[in-house]
Amino acid sequence: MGRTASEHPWVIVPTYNEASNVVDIVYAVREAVPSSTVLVVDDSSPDGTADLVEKVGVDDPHVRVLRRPEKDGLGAAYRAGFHEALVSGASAVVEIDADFSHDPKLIPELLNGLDAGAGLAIGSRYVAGGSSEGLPMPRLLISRLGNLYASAMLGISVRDATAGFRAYDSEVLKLINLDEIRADGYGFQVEMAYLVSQLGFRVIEVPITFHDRRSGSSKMSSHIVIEAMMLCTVWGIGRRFRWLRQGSRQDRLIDQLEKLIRINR
Ligand SMILES: Nc1nc2c(ncn2[C@@H]2O[C@H](COP(=O)(O)OP(=O)(O)OP(=O)(O)O)[C@@H](O)[C@H]2O)c(=O)[nH]1
Ligand SMILES: [Mg+2]
Repeated sequence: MGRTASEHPWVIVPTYNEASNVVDIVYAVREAVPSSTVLVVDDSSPDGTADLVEKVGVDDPHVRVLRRPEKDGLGAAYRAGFHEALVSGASAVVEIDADFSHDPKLIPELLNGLDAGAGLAIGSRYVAGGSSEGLPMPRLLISRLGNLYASAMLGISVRDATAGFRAYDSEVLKLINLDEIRADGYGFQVEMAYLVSQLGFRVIEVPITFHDRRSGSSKMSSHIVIEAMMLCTVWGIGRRFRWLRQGSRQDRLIDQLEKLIRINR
């Protein structure tokens, strides 16, 4: 890929009520990757997260905020952030949570992975050298089992496909039609990893230590876990039975199942 991915990365930070973390994470990212632009994608957090970022942006033009009108899920926030980064000429696009679960100092390692030829570099808890700290056992179990299920259904050899700390080469991201992405939370991460590997690009995993959120409250819900499982199941069946992939059968089935999940949210 002609240029180096690490030349001018954009780091996307999705936020919903992260006032207690957002300024610190933005500074930490800018310090760890001086060539970066940080884009906070905020869904009109009532706690004023976006205003705090805007203040930082007055002194540092490489800090921006994208305000969205309402809470619309992680997937939609990332899609909007990716779009903005790509039209602005980003060489790579990085995802990181606002809550210090991911260490910004490791972003350069992800970018090195892209420079070495990967299309996607994932900060992974489940490869040798990676770990998860402070997470209660039930959550860890859901995460591990969910990842095993996803890789078995989709036939991808990614150990931590749900991870939200990762870097994409822009040239690869441009090949993906972001409007067609179906999933919202963890499923969004799995779907993106699946698409990158289906396009034939290398997905690598860099070991990281994941920390439970530093402060603020969780937005995780059972809905996003169920959605991710449902999508992996349908795609997994679709991989094995061509009948499901014909016409728009697979999408219609997902639409129906989404409705069911929403009703029970
Ligand atoms: N823009 C936007 N950001 C969101 C939304 N939901 C979550 N986020 C952000 O996405 C990141 C990950 O969400 P978290 O709540 O930390 O989810 P998690 O890491 O699975 O769970 P905890 O660490 O336990 O909170 C955080 O930076 C959130 O603020 C949303 O609907 N819109
Ligand atoms: Mg978190």
